[in-house]
Amino acid sequence: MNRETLIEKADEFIQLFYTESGLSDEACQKRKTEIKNSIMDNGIYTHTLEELTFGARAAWRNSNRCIGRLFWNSLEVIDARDAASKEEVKEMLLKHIEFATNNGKIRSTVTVFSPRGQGRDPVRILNHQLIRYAGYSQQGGTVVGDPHSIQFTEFCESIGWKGEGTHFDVLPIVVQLNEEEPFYFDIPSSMVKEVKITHPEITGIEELGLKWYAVPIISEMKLEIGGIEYIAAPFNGWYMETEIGARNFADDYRYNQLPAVAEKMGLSNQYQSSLWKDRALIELNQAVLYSYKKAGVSITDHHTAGSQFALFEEREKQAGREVTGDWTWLIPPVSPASSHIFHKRYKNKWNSPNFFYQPSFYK
Ligand code: HEM
Ligand code: NRG
Repeated sequence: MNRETLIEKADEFIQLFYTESGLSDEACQKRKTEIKNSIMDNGIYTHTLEELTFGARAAWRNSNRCIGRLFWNSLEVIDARDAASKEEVKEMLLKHIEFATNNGKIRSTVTVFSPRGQGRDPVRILNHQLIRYAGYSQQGGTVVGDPHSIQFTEFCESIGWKGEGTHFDVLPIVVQLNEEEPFYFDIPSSMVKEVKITHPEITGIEELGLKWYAVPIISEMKLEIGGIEYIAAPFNGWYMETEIGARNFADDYRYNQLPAVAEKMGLSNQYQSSLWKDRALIELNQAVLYSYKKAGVSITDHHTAGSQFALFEEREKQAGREVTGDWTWLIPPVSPASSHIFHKRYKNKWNSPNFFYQPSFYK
């Protein structure tokens, strides 16, 4: 990014921060000048902790695909911009997992590492999520574990990691410092909270041996604030049950469990028109909600999440801001038309700050 563009983006962000924080115009101009000078001299500027915190929260607020945005202003921001060595980066990542998990009472958290500077990346996390299950492609085309992870698992193996070969091997965390050779480490299993899936009535569901981890921590996206690119900024909230029950367990290219669930329910899958898939889906989603609640792990259902999103829309309107959104992602995959979101349209405009995809190291 050239200096003019960076100054423009910084100005825009600083204006937003000072306006929303009710700070004086004078202070705002002063800060803009300071930043401009820093960019002219060094090609970069440094956010204050207040700017960073506001910026990360605004990035969540602007995440068009997220139904969970009502709580944007309570995002916890951990400043890890100083972490430079392997040990320091590892410590901050494990700290994130522990702090966010909070023994099940999940805290929405982002950990912000040192940003891209002069086109160089001081810290890159190669994982899609900090906690994720490995996937192994077997001869004959079957897969053990999560098919979504096959490529990354092969990459982990290529740098010396070896999993046990179960359906639920937690992958190591792989980090690259200063664009050097990546290194990996295992997360102590005592830090990985998991939930065994059972159903309040259908006892057969427990026999499927399913479980899932408590906290989704997306670690491959870039957080952009005022032109500064935080290429390592893992963030998490809690799950909505459909993510696990209607996608991770149900998609035929993921754990593909609907036929097995239907069998446990005693449903015939002879005719599609019996809606056996829909019935299996509902019970699987019910099982996910029931199990997470029983384990004391934060989770929401798609109806509650939809109502909370409606409240978010109301509050944004009151604040004089337009809610942008990606309808195709916002509608829940189960009973979408039961949500108000289905019956509306959203402008899919990407405001800044925001979270963005970035090229993967291993794909
Ligand atoms: C996407 C729910 C917290 C940023 C999503 C999706 C759901 C969701 C259901 C769609 C995922 C999919 O279809 O794969 C929630 C819930 C939260 C929460 C229930 C509870 C607090 C957060 C937080 C952040 C965030 C804390 C960032 C600080 C995003 C982003 C996406 C997303 C960037 C799009 C991911 C992508 O494009 O792959 N969220 N979210 N969410 N959420 Fe949230
Ligand atoms: N569907 C993915 C996770 C995507 C993000 N979802 C959240 N994010 N709930 C999955 O693992 O199923 N969050 O920050 O809470």
